[in-house]
Amino acid sequence: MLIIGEKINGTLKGIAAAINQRDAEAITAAVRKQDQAGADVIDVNAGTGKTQAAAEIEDMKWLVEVVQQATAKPLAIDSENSEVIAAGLQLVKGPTPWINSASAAPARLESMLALARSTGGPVIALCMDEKGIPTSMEGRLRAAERIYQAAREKGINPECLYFDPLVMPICANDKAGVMNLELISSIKTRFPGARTVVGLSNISFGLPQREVINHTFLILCLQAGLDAAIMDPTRINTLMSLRASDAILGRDRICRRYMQTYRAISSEKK
Ligand code: THG
Repeated sequence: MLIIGEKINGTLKGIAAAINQRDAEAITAAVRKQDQAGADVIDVNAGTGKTQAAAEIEDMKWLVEVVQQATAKPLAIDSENSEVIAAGLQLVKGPTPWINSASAAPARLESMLALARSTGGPVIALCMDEKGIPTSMEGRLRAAERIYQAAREKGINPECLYFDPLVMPICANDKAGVMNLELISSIKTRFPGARTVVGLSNISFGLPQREVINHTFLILCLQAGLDAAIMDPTRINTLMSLRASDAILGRDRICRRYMQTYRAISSEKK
């Protein structure tokens, strides 16, 4: 399973302050921490709540430049606005970036898929449409269906599509967790080649001991076939359990990643 490090996000107070003050050192430290912990991809979200799209574009440009100086890992350019994503993508010099995210809303779908065609890389697609997030499983699968078909028409490889079933807090809806697990397996059977991704920490919002819930949910998602998670890679217990699950589920040849992670963590402790 791929780990997309979540910590470069303008909704976090420290990151918002660093973006607003153009504090490259603070961003660099937060990137390196996730890179060294084992993130495969670094999510880059410049949304600090500014209402002007032009401001988020400028912030994204600055952020992409700083983040790519700090890591050789691929970036996931994260915004609902395709102009913000386009501005970020343009500056990327390293490995093929991810797009985070498209949805089935026609204008957003069209513009994000056009960008995905130009990068030839992964695109995260939210299971929602112009009316918002469907409450039912069927509604979310219909949104995914529209995205899958549109991507096919545009000649985008289904393996580039990472469907996000949209995790909701279990404290607000007691079926939110199980619905996500079912969506992960349904998406994989109904849309051949397509992949799945979740924003892990949404599940535990509003509850104590969030790490325990995030951790448990991640392991259940892996059993359902999850391919990637947007998460905090610095949680060592979660990281080791994730590697252990992949190894047990037959997705880690000769336990290579498990051993790599074990060694990285052991040498850090010395
Ligand atoms: N799906 C997709 N993209 C996403 C999300 C998703 N991008 C943004 C978000 N959701 C995932 N990113 C984060 C980034 C940081 C945190 C959570 C999700 C985070 N949250 C802590 C909390 O919620 O308490 C800490 C908050 C704080 O420090 O203020 O760190 O679902 N495709």
